[in-house]
Amino acid sequence: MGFWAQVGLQEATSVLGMELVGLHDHMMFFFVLTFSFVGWTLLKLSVSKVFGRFYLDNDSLESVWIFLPFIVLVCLGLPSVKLLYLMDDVGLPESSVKVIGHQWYWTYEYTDMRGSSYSYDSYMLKEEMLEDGDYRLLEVDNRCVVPRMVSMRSLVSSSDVIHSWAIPSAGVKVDAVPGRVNQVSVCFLRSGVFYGQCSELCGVNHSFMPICVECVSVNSFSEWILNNHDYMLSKKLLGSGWGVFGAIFKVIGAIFKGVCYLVSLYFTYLYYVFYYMMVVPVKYVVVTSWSVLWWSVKTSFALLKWLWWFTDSPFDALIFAFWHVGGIIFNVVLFVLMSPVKAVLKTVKGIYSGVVGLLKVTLFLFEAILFSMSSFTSDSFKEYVMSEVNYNTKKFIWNLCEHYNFRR
Ligand SMILES: [Cu+2]
Repeated sequence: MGFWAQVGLQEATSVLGMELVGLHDHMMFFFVLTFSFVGWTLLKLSVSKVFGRFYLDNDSLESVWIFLPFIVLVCLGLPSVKLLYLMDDVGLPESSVKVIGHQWYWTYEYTDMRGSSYSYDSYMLKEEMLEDGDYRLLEVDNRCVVPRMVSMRSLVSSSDVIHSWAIPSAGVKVDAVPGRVNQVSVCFLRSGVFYGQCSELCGVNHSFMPICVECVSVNSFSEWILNNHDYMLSKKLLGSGWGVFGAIFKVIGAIFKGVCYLVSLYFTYLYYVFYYMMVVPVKYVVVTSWSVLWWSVKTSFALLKWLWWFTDSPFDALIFAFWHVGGIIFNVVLFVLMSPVKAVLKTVKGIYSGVVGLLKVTLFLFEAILFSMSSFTSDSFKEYVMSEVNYNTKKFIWNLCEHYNFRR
């Protein structure tokens, strides 16, 4: 979170947050460089009478002040575009949390385990409810819980007006738009409690719907989520005042549903049998025989016409027949002669596409170099993050598997 009289951004708590801080520092470098240079030049120009005597109609200087800003802009734009892309990419998340904005509180929902849905509301704590060390206007009654160093996904939506779910230290800010689900990747580097506030004006209590995310270890997270889901599942089966009868009705309903599904499968099977055994063969035979018949009629008619012509003027008809048959023979010969030429052409084309492919690979390598150049975190840090995320992901999946095997 931000502190009083803080200079710069908040301390980053996610990989993207670190990259954003890096981008900010990178931009500030160019900012300070440019402003000090321009300021110094302006000052010197206004003070000294001889400083700018070569500046007018100086072609080489003009080239410099066209190309230098261009290079600076590329240096600023490339990493920015890369980060923009990375922030939109969610990758392969292990688990999802649905975030729904309301006037004026947030709802968090965890639904990806065994069809049970565990959701709760998160309201801001009033001032008189705060304990020592709590932050005013930032503390909530139920926090959004996420695991540390596991790729999570937040699906953000709204039920009334546009809100915005934001955690500045993690570089997260997503609009919660009614009727639309936005997603964002959430992967915290360390355990802790992180704060944010609704960042889209949504009504009178806009300032009083803070976002509070609690990042815990993978083991704590999996235990928490599995217990909650088990609780919800047991409530779903035996709840709503029906007791054992409710459960029996549910079982009967499930059996009925299964039978319906099997019957529908059987009818689908019958439909396909009818289609492929009856409709398709008949269609094929009719279409084929019709085209054969049509071709024979056409050919016989043409032959008859030619015969009639032959009786009328045999010389012309013979010449026509000669050209016609000659044309067919010529086409065949041409095909035989041209085939090798065509093969050569194809080979040339193949070589051409090979060369183009090689060029593309070179371009890809160039891009890869640019890509590695425009990252602000070191390779060892990336390695650390990757190994931690791998380890925690395996631990998370292991915990889930163990729990559900044990239940069986
Ligand atoms: Cu708001």
